[in-house]
Amino acid sequence: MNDGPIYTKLLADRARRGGGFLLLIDPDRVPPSSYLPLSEAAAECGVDAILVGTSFMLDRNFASAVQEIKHATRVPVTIFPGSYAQITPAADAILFTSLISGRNPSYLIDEQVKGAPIVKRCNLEAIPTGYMLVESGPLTSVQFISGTLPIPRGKSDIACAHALAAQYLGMKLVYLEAGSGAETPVSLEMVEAVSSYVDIPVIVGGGLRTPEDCAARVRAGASFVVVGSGFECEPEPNLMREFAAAIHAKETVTV
Ligand code: 1GP
Repeated sequence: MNDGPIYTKLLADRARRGGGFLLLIDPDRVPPSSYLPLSEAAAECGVDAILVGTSFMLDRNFASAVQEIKHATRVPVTIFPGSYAQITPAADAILFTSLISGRNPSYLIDEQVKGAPIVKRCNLEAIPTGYMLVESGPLTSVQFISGTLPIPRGKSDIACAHALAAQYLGMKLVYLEAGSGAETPVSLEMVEAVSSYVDIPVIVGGGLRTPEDCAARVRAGASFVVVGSGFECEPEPNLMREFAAAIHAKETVTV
């Protein structure tokens, strides 16, 4: 499968800037009145892509949320779905994830089989992604909903083996996920171990609360970091700019 335009753009952003900044908007938690200011701030601050996704979809207007965000910004919008029911043509691409750290067939393959024909019909760029949950303190929503055990946070060898399996299966990204609002983000040691063990880019997310949290993960080898909860209530462009500067380490040095 050839690389699509969004994946290619993300790799180019990452190469140019040192690390890529992915902003997660969860329509169950972000009020619709914030879509526009958040999306505008994302463009202004140099966010590399906006991810839209949620574990529950309590908000039934997921497709309209994606559409509104897409209309409000030139930043690429990528669905990061909690279920195949969140696939909509309004986005540019989809992280086509398989929860490879778990042993629940629903999230390993069943959701994907149901979703694949919809992705094709919607003409979305699918970016195959090995999604791995990492222990991060109290049970997170994604652990509870998926009914899967996370990888123990001190067991980088287990994370490395899963990530390499993802690479050999042809996946283009590996996502180390501590869970939204995680008490403890994925450790630097695990980020470093996985990033140096595989050839595919590594995304790290969950519980990254400060620009320095993100910068440290990029220094440890992460290609992309995801921040969601930090911007749920207020877009706060100044804070978003600080995150961007920390993540886009190369660009900051050359400015
Ligand atoms: C969750 O990794 C993302 O999928 C973002 O986590 O909300 O904790 O930033 P936060």
